[in-house]
Amino acid sequence: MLRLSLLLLLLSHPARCMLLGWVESPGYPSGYQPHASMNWSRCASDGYTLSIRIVHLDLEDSQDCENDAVKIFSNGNLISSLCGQRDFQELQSMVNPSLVSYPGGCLSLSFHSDYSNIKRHRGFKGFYSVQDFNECEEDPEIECSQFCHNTIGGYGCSCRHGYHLGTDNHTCTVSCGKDLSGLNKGDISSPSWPGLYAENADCRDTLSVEAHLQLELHFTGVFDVEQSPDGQCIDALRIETPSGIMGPFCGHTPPPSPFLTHSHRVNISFTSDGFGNNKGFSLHFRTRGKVCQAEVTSHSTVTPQDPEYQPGQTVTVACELGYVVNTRGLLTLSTQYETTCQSTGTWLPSYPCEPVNCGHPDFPENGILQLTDSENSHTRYKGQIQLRCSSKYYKLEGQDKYTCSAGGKWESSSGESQMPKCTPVCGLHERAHGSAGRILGGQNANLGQIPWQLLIKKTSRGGATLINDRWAVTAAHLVETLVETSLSLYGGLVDGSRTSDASSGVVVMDSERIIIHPGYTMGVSPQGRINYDNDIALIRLTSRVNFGPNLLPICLPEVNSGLGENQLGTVSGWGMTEGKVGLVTSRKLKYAEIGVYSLSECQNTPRTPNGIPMTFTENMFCAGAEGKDSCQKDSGSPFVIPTLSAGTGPYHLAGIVSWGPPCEDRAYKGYYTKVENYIDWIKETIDKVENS
Ligand SMILES: *[C@@H]1O[C@H](CO)[C@@H](O)[C@H](O)[C@H]1NC(C)=O
Ligand SMILES: *[C@@H]1O[C@H](CO)[C@@H](O)[C@H](O)[C@H]1NC(C)=O
Ligand SMILES: *[C@@H]1O[C@H](CO)[C@@H](O)[C@H](O)[C@H]1NC(C)=O
Ligand SMILES: [Ca+2]
Ligand SMILES: [Ca+2]
Ligand SMILES: [Ca+2]
Repeated sequence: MLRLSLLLLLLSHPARCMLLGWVESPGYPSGYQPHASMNWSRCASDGYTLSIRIVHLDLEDSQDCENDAVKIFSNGNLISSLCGQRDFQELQSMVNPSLVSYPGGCLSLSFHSDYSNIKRHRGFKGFYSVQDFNECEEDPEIECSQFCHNTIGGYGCSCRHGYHLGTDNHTCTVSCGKDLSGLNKGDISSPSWPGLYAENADCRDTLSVEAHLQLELHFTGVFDVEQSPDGQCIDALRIETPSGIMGPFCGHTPPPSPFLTHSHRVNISFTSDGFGNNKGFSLHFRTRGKVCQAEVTSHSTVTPQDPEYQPGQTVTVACELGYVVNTRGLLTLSTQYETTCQSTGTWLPSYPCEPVNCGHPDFPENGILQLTDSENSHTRYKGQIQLRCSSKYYKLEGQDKYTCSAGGKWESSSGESQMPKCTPVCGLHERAHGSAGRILGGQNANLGQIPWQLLIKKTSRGGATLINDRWAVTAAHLVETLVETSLSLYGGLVDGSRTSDASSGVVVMDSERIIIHPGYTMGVSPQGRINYDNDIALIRLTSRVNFGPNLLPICLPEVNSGLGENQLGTVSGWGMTEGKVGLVTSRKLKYAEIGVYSLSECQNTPRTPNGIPMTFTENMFCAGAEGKDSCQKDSGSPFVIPTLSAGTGPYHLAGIVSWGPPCEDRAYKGYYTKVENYIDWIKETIDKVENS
């Protein structure tokens, strides 16, 4: 039984405490059963705490209260676990003081008993109550800067005379700061000057004068604004103008006097924290005319150079190297302009200097010359680009790295602004040459072995040679009747019967233009022709060809490379070859290694059926070998020789199959157009067409 006096004793602060109810174990006070259990939970409102006081405890005792126990939790965390018997004094001193919730928090209690009791136990009984939380005394986080007042369910802060509570309801601040707009002179000081300044001050004095004037500050007397030992401002003076905040200033050294603000609107801001004993500052303000400052815009210099400029003064602004004047959003090419100091202390006009922009580099849109990495490159001053050719069948001629120069041009490290060129890699084949064979009774070429050889089927069968990605060269007599029309050429093949088989990889090229050498005599019938001088023609293709292992250009020889007697070369073509029954056109591309004959051998020309000797000129040479020769229908095909005497290096086009005695005569001597005599004509003709 609990006596009333005891209850009163427990409720030690009746005014702050409200008894809410009792909590006890099932069956109390007669005793609890095995397997008994109960749960209980209550919460306090904000500003209050909830507490439980156990007044009687009689549970089976066990190690760590494993068997029967009452457990108390605060916001879900175990704060006490009880069993056995405790007397009232012990409960009051050791147990109850800790059974308190957080302000606004919850307490929960759970009781359980195990399967047996050796003797009867009565259980527990307690009561719970709520009480005001004394924030001022018990909550270290409450910071009233001056006075704290506890109230039932809350608290409040208050301030000494001369201070008022700030907007955070905790900090006491002083009233300070004045609107001094319109005054051309006056004094400003920290609050309570010349006494120690108040804590938690937040003062802002506002100055504003006519627009052509600027405010000038003179610091007078001591300057003492609290500073930490490491130089940080604890309390701070700041000078605010529309173009920025100057400061914070603190310590014992005032800002330089006179302090020119260059502004007709200035706020003097002063803040202090809650501690320290410092005197503060005092200043006198007055006005003077505005001047302009030396910096007109960034990335530029001003001439003449002065610390400041009077209204009316005109200067020249010159942009830094690599920067140009931006006039109203337009990048100009000029790097300087004149500007005048206005009475408002500003420069007019005031244009920014911005980096020059070289733009996208200027090179042909044919896709062969490419930017290596356009994502990481920018086109402004000092930006870099790298160029490359689209495939290994081209080589870059010129520099590959360019930088955006101060003049707005892309320049290489050696100062060139000409973009590089991609020129076809010529005269190399990826597949090895086989052993020498015959074209008349000759050896079959493998695909890719003679990748510059082209086939013409109409109107007469013959050959041509690819010399770059847009041009081929052939014999004039083969195409003289086609100048006004167009013809098809086939490349990338060895089997001449499969030109219409798309899957075989054959490349079909159409002529756009056929240019016969002007020295070639046109219009003579093949039967009557005795002179094949200048038997050479250029063919421009309708589009650029895509090089591949089976289609590559031949090199041109040097001018007067000096083709000489006994020089060995390779002639190729789809012309006549020995079949089972005499001569037939060859289905497969054939080639043979033959040698150049002596001049006297060549001058001994064959005769026409009418007995007239054919004409030999210095624009021809003749070549062959015992049992090997070019033949009819090989016309226009190449005779190539390795550039280096060791038989290596890229091949160049030494001759074009032109004419010869009938193959049936077995003379084994063919006449060729001497290409080295036409290098200038070829280059000039191509240049003229490409650049027109
Ligand atoms: C009390 O809570 C515990 C755990 O949440 C539960 O196992 C037990 O059955 C509850 N007892 C009562 C009487 O609700
Ligand atoms: C300060 O107190 C007022 C009135 O008591 C209240 O309206 C305001 O929200 C409080 N401010 C803060 C920051 O707690
Ligand atoms: C000065 O302070 C006022 C507010 O007190 C503000 O509106 C004004 O923009 C400030 N002026 C400057 C120059 O910082
Ligand atoms: Ca038990
Ligand atoms: Ca309170
Ligand atoms: Ca201070």
